[in-house]
This record gives sequence, structure tokens and C-alpha cells, in this order.
Amino acid sequence: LWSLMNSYQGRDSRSIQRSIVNHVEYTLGLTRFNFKDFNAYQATSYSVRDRLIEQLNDSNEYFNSQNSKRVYYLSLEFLLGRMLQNSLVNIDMEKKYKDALTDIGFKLEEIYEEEVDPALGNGGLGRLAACFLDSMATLDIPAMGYGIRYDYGIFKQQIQDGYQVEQPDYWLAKGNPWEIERPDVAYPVRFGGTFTKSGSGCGVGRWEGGEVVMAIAYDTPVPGFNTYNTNRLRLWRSRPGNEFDLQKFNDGQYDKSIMERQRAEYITSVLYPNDSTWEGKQLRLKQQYFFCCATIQDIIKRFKLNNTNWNDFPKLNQIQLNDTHPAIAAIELLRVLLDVERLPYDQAWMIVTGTFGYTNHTVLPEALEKWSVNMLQSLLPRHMDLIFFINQIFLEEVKRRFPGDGRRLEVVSMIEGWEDKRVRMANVAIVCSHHVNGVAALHTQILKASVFKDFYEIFPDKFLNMTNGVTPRRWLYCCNPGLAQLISDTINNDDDWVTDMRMVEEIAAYADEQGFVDKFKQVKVDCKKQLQHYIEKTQGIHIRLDAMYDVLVKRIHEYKRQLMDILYIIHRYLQILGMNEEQRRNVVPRVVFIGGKAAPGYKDAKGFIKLINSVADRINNDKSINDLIKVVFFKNYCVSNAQIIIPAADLSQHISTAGTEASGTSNMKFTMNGALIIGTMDGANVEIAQEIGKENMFVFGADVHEVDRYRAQTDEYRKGRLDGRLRNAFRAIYEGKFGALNDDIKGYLNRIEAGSDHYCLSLDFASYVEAQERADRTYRDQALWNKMAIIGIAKSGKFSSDRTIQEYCAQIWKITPKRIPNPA
Ligand code: 26V
Repeated sequence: LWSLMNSYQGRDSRSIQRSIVNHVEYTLGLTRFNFKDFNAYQATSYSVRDRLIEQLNDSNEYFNSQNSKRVYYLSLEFLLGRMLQNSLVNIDMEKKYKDALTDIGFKLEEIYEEEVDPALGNGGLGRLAACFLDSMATLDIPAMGYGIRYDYGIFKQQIQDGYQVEQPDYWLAKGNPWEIERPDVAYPVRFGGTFTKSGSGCGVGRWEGGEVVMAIAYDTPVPGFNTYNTNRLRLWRSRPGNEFDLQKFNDGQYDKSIMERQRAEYITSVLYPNDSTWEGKQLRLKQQYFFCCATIQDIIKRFKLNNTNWNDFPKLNQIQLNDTHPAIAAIELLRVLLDVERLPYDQAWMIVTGTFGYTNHTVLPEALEKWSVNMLQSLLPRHMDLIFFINQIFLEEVKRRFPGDGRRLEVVSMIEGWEDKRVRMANVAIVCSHHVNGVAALHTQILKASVFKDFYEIFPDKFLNMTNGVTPRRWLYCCNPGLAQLISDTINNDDDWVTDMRMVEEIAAYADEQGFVDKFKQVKVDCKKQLQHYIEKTQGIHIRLDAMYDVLVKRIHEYKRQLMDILYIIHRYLQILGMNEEQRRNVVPRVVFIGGKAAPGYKDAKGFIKLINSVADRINNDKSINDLIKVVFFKNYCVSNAQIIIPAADLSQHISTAGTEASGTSNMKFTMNGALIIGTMDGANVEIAQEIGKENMFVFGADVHEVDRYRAQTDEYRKGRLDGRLRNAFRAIYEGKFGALNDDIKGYLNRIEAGSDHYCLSLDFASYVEAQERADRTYRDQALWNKMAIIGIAKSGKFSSDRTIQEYCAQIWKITPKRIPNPA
């Protein structure tokens, strides 16, 4: 066997071609003389995967042999996006594969387009997890991602009659060449049944009966950039636990016994959209426990390969909770340590709190998870019992430290309510973790000062900030090769900056140099052409190139204020209608792109989509304004088309009400790609302004304190101050200028007019209009505009997820890189 080892794949063109063609024949079962682009995509991916598997196995062997400390990133969402280009770039073989494929009659760029977008996430939280995987691999951190292999990812968005229609995303229909099914890695997971306890305190006990399902592992290799290191993303799929019930079959209940088996498979069927609330969704809770239970078994099994001393567990294993969704993992670890490993409670508790870290991603109260005690009790009786127990111990300690502070006890308790009790998962996560972090400086301040204030006073050292970041590999190097080349040519002719984004700062020195600026302009125009082509092809809309591309793409939510943008567009349109020829010549032409998915159950958000499409209909068909405004609803916004629209943007909108957007991460991507931001002092915008200079952004709107004061006023007060231009935009809608009115939207606008304006549209509208005018003025001065954009790129280094991961490593996980020797 030794003689067969290290027979790693050759890197020359012939070897690449041989490997691809072999996969066409032996993996796909097709003839090597006739195959289509899609088959070429499959075979190329299998060929790349072969290389990744070698790297993955070598990395894993190495870490095992060293008994390395590991980081586990637990997330219900991984919004990976397409894998082929990213993998090729990271293993530094894009050029070689391109040439090898050209030689046999295929274009690599076209083959990229054949890949479905694995979309196992809702938005920012899932995409952040994917960026973190890339950075952890690149930084040589022995890390793994754990999650769920959903059959259906986030729905595909279609627009019919201006309304959003959801289509199921069965992304596995044509197979997934990136995963490796591991039937040998399987664990049982129990639901329901009964728990019998003996002993005092938390006791020890036996959990029996109920339903047992199996978790099967599916592994996806995650290669780092410019390193041999390759990490593993392990996603679980549910399968029936029991052998086929022959008894039932013989009793003539064939269908019933099949149906029972199918029930098990439902658990990992579908990713839940960020709907109005998770509450009551038993299947969602089952998903959470299912994946946490399998993950904890897997981690313990790996720990036991080399270790017997449980006190070493936290020193060798760090588990990060991506929001509270996997928080039940902490209780599961406690359960296993107590009931299976039979450790004393104090030791088990020390291990749990030494192992977990919790990242909060939202301050919106409706988004904080709460599970009904009844549901938890019936599904996970021992876990509910343990939560009661740790809560009691925790509250006793709080009582000792804050005597007479009953209000605090109420607030920090893991249990809420009297009759209809619920478990506050954030409180569970905070108490079970050694660190709790927010995702941007302002967000962390808000956690400390209000959302988790009472906890912060109890555990001041637990709370810290980890400002988000994005991977420059996908979000600059892959999606904007022209800009990447320009950066490399300008600073040092090679790609060192791709793993050290701070180096890009050097290009600031060229912001005034005509030769450089011209090249930058050319890069932007090329990206805009690409977007123009995409819009023509996918939506049949022709857009002009010589306009400002003004982009607002993100999930549709009231707090993100897409409504404010479209009301501004109405205002702008009405303004242009009132202008003479002379005045119109001064208007900066804009193509306005608004895109994003609304949760299927979120009525108001769906109303906004309809309104945007109605406005687009009217404006785009109004010949009299001569294309001064074009409105495009950018359909089915997802990772793959984000990679097209972000590099092409001139102006990028991040206009949430101050204090609502935890961070935002696309703001970072747009900045890295040379778009200027129009935005509020919210989330990471605050730090972007700090880094690139406020003068290089179009900042507007109330800050957090002004928002608080405005909200504390009466409806009467707000009604009296309704912005006049806003009122005119409302009128135009009511009068039917934009087609028949949707009643829901009308009601929504009526409420704002009546002074109910939680997201502060009226408060911010005037300064929003002013900032938009500033953007127009600046755009007319192209030299200034480009200079600002270049400085933005130059000073965006902080927002690489490499920096973020380095901070997690140093401050939360206490782990250092482990570089595996490259055998090649
Ligand atoms: C969930 C829900 C569920 C119920 C109702 C409304 C609602 C609204 C938002 C959410 C999302 C919660 C978690 C989340 O995705 N947060 C996002 O995390 C990103 C990465 O840290 C961050 O950049 C975004 O600002 C933040 O919204």
C-alpha cells in the first residue's frame, strides 16, 4: 500500500485531461467521445475533488497524529455558493484547468455556469459561515464546519405579475460532485421517550424509548488558498433508524411501516426561511437537536482517539455557536458527560463552559429564539430537565450577587412566562459559553448596553466584539479578476495581498494617478457590461452602460428599508416629470437595482416587492423621461449573481434604521469592489466609515440615540412632522400612478402617515434625499468619484474575514495555526 500512497494527481495538462475524461467514462458512465458542458462540469469537479480529497485526508491525518486542538463551527446555515472556481483558485490550478479544457474544446468560464448554487442559508449569517470556512482553511486552523445537508435550500424566487412566487430549490436533482457520502460515519439520535433519574441534584439517568433516527455524514472539502491545508465541512442527513419492521409488514401494514421510515427523512428535508417567527415549529427544533447530537458524538469520538483525560477537552476542542440555533449542543454535551460518561456535575459543567462560544447576530426581539417548554419536554425530556437545573443554580448565584434584584432574575432567567412557559435560547447560550460576541462594534455596544445588559453586568469579561469580514478570495479575486489583476500589477506583481488584505492599502497612493484611474475605470466598465449582459439574458431588460448603477440587494425586511429606497425613486421620478429640458440635462441617469427575497410568510415584505415592480413598470415604460431612471427588480438574488452585481455597482445602499442591522457584510464586499456606499451609521457601516473616511461615503440619517428619542415620541408628534416629499410620494401611490393598489401596502403607508413609524422612514427621509443629491453631485465629478472608490478599496483591508478569524483565534478559541507540510 505504501507504494501506492502519495500518488497524487499530476499537475500537467495531460494528467488533468486524463483525469477529467476518466471521470466522464468511469464516474458518469458516458462515452468519452461525446459529452455536454454539464458533463464536463461534473467530470471537472470530480477531478478537482480527487485532489481535494488527498489534501483533506493528509490534513486530517496530520492533525490527528499531532493531537491538534480543533475549532468546530456549528451552523444551521452554510451559504457556500458555487464551488468549482473557488476550489481551483484556492489550489492554484485555475489557469492549468482552463488550458487543459480549452485543448479538449471546453471553455472553463462556461463550465462554471453549469454549477447549481448550493444555497443552504438565508442570507448574511449563512454566508458569513462560508467565508469563515474559507479563512480558517487559508489560515491553517484545524477546523471543521458542522451543519445540515438539506434536500431543499432557500427557495428560488420568481416574479409573477410583480409578486414573489417561491419555487422549491431541489439543488441535488442532478447530483452533487463536491460531497462525499460517508455511510461509515453514522450516529443514532433519539427523540421523545422517557427519562428516569436516580441520585440527587441533577442526578444521572437513563433516556429510553421514543424514536431513533440515524445521522449520516456528507463531507465537503474546504481548501485553503495558497496552503496545502484542507478542512472539512460535515453536513448531516437523516435516515430511518430502525431496520425495516418485518412484523408490521407481515401484519399487512406495509404502507405504515414505510411511512414511519419516511418521517425520519423529513428532518433534513428543508431549510427554514427567516419567517416571522420560529415558534411552534417542532420540525425546526428537531433539526437543531438532530445535528447537534450527531456533531457532539462525532467530536467526542475524535477526542477519544488520542485522549482519556476529560479535563483536556476544552483545551483541545472549541465549539462556536453561530447564533442560538445550535445552542442545544451545549446541553447535549452536558447530558453526555453526566449520563453517559458519568462525570460529576461540577466537572461536566466546567467542560461545557470551557468549550462553547456564542455569536449573536441580531438584536431584533422577534428574531430571538424561544422554544415552548412543553415542546422541549416532550421531545427532549432530559435536556429540559437539565436546563431547569442549570437555570436554578445560575439564578441562585445571581441572587447572591445582586440581592433583592428581582427584576434582574426575571430578565436573565432561561425560562420566560408562567402558564405558557418558554425557553430563551440566548440566555441558555450566554450562560453555557465562555465568550459571547457581537458582529460589529456598534452591535456589541448595543448588546452590552441594552439587549444583554443584565448579563453584561454579571459577566463583564464574557462579552466582546468580533467585527465580521468577508473572504477576499471569492469576493474580489474570483468575482472581479480585472480588479485583482490591477491590484497585483500595481503593488507587487503577485497575489500576496489575497491573504493579507492590508497590503492593498498601497493603491491609495495611485488614486490621483491618471494611468491607474483609467485602468480602474475600464475594470468597472467591463463589470458593468457583464451585468448588462446578465440582465438582458435573464430578465430581458436592456439597460444603458453610461448610467450610475445604484444597487440595493439583501433580504427584504422593514428594517432594511427597501421601502424608503423605492419612495425616494418615486420622489426622483416626480421631480424629473416637473423639469424642463435644460434641467433634465443635469440629471445623473441611474439604473436602480433592488433585489432580495422576502420570507414566504412575511406579508409586508412581499408587498414591498410588488410596489417596487409596479414602480418599475410605470417608470420604465414612460418614454418621456428618456431612460433617466430605469428600475430593475433583480430577481432571485443569490451568491452566484451577487458575484456579478457587486463588482458592477457604482453606488451601494446600506440604509437600515440605526441600531437594527447587526453588521451587514455586503457593505464590505461592495467597498472592496470599488462601489461607494450610501448608508446610515448602523452595523459595520460605522467601522467602514472609520477605515475609509466619512468623506468617502454618503452618510445620512439619525444615529441610534436619535432613533430612540424619535421612537419615544407620540404618534401625534410624528404625524405632525411627516416629511412633505414623502407625503407626495404616498399621494402618487394612492392616486394609482403605479397601478392598482395592493391593500396591504396602502395600510402600511397609512400607518406611517398616522405617525406609526417604527423604522423611522419619515425621520430619515430628508437627509436620505440630501445624501442622494450629494451622490449625484459627486458622480458628475468622475475624477472625484473614482478617487473615493479607489480609497475605499485601498482601506477595506480590515474587512477580510482573515482578520476576523485571527481575532476569534486569539481572543476566543486560543488556538494558533498549524501548517501542514506540503508533500509536493
Ligand atoms: C431572523 C428573523 C427571524 C424571525 C423574524 C425576523 C428575522 C429577522 C432577522 C433574522 C436573522 C437573524 C440572524 C441573522 O441572519 N443575522 C445577520 O447576520 C449577519 C452576519 O453576522 C449580519 O451581517 C446581519 O447584519 C444580520 O442581520
